[in-house]
Order: sequence, then C-alpha cells, then structure tokens
Amino acid sequence: MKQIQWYPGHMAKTKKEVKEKIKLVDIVLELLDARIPYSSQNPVIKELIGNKPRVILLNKADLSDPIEIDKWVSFFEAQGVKTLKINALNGMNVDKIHGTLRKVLKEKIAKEISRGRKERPIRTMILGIPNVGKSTLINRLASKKKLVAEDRPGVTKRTQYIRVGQDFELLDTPGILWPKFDSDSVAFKLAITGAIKDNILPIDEVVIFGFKFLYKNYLKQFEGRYEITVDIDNVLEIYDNIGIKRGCLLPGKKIDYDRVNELFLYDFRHQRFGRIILDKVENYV
Ligand SMILES: Nc1nc2c(ncn2[C@@H]2O[C@H](COP(=O)(O)OP(=O)(O)O)[C@@H](O)[C@H]2O)c(=O)[nH]1
Ligand SMILES: [Mg+2]
Repeated sequence: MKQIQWYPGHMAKTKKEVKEKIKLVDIVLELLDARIPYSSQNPVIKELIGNKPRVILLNKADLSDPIEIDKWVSFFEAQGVKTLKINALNGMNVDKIHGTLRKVLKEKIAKEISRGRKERPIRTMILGIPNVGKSTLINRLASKKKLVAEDRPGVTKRTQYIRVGQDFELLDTPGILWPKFDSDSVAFKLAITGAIKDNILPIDEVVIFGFKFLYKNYLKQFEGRYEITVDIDNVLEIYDNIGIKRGCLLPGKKIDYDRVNELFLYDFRHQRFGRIILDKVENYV
C-alpha cells in the first residue's frame, strides 16, 4: 500500500513537531475511531509519546457496535491505559475526560503538592489520524472557554492553550498523525469509514471489501437493508440486485455501478446497517 499523502519527509516533520509539543503537556489524549480501534492507531504512537502517560478516547462510539467496543475498553485497560468511549458530536462522556486525567496523574499531582508547588491545571493535547474527530472534540471542550497564551523557554512559537474549566488546559492545535498502511485490510477499513479520501483506493475494491465484510459479520443487516439474498461468490449479482432494488439504473435499464458504489458507501457511513465495528479485539490479541 502506498503511503498516501504522507511522504517520509512529512512524517519526519510531524514526528518532530509532536515530540516537541508533547514536552509541554502532562498527558496525551489519543483519539481513536471506535469502529476501527486498531486500524485508526498511528503505527509509531508509542515512540511518539515516549514516557508520557496517555488516555485513549474511543470517539464516534455512537456509530460502533456497543458490545464489541466494550471489549476494546477492557483490552486497553488491561494493558494499563485508561480508556473512555466518547461521542464528540453530542458530548457523551466528554465531561468525564478531566476526571480520568486526574486519576491517571494522581501520584504526579500529589508529589508536586508535597514539594510545595501549587496545584496547577492539567495540560493535555489531542493526537489522532485525520477525521477521527479531533476538531470536533476541541470545539466541544472549548465551547465556553477562553484561550490562554504562554511563552515558554525553548519553545519558539507561542503556545496557545484552551482553558477547559478551572484546572484543565488543552493545546489548541491537535497533533495530526499519519494512519497505518501496513496491510490492505487496514487501508480498506480506513477508506470505508471515510478516514482517507475516496480517490485513494479503487472505489470498487473498497465496496467489494464492504460486501465481504458485511457478509461475514453483519449478514442480516446487509440483506435486510436492500431486501436481497447475498451470494458472496457472485459480486456482480450483488451489484445488480442492489441496483435493481434501489433504482440505480442507466438508460436501457442497465445497472449504474457507480451509483451503487456511492449508495453503498453512503449507507455504510450513515449506519444504514446499524452500529458496526470493523476491528474485533479478538483478532488483535
Ligand atoms: N457520529 C459521530 N461523528 C463524529 C463524532 N466526532 C466527529 N464526528 C464527525 O467526524 C467528521 C470528522 O471530524 P473532525 O473533527 O473534523 O476530525 P479531525 O480531522 O480529526 O479534526 C466530522 O464529520 C464530524 O462531524 C462522533 O463522536 N460521532
Ligand atoms: Mg481537524
């Protein structure tokens, strides 16, 4: 798979910037897409974060399979990483972020206070691949807040923080990380959820990946949506059946395959097959 849009030079630059920014914060918020908790990870996240603690936020939890997403929460927590399911759009659990950070940093905060330092706001930053919801989360956290600017030694640019309540500050620009492209299936999952642009992979292949995925994992929802019977060994027939049922037709009653592609991707991304998870935790342990 090609390293789409993310050239080696670009990655090196991002790496350097993120490592610089991380020095300024107490803890990192790693934002993942709850439909693809594995595939939405950056491949070198651990190297980027170094020793800083992190909290994982599984965003778009409203779109993901609720039972499967809870298994991921348990999985990450068993590895010692506190994890919250959130919905940055409607704010679900967003108010729990600060308390979670405090919990993770409890010892560090206690140590600072025992050394006579005044308690200060917890500083954090958001990291994540494109489209995972970084800006949406920042906007939500920032809704009733103000920006705090600060000059710090060793940092050339002025760093802006968004104050969130009394004792919580967020770096105003998120770290935008490159996604994994380490296997075809990861790339297809990024494409079908809309994490990477539609012109990057051949659209037919993305759609056929979706057919196969739904056939294997959510067959009832797939067949029910279009009122068809799916024979997965006959992809053309699936196209034809969807096209006929949904009126994706060209003059002469030929099937408009481009429209079937668009319709299917739209349905996939708008929960027309229900709440779906593409990465099941048992495949990654
Ligand atoms: N359903 C749902 N959509 C979300 C959520 N968070 C963000 N989005 C949508 O995901 C898309 C990408 O969000 P954005 O904040 O721009 O992602 P960024 O590239 O990481 O900054 C937008 O269309 C958002 O409305 C969420 O929790 N649930
Ligand atoms: Mg953004």
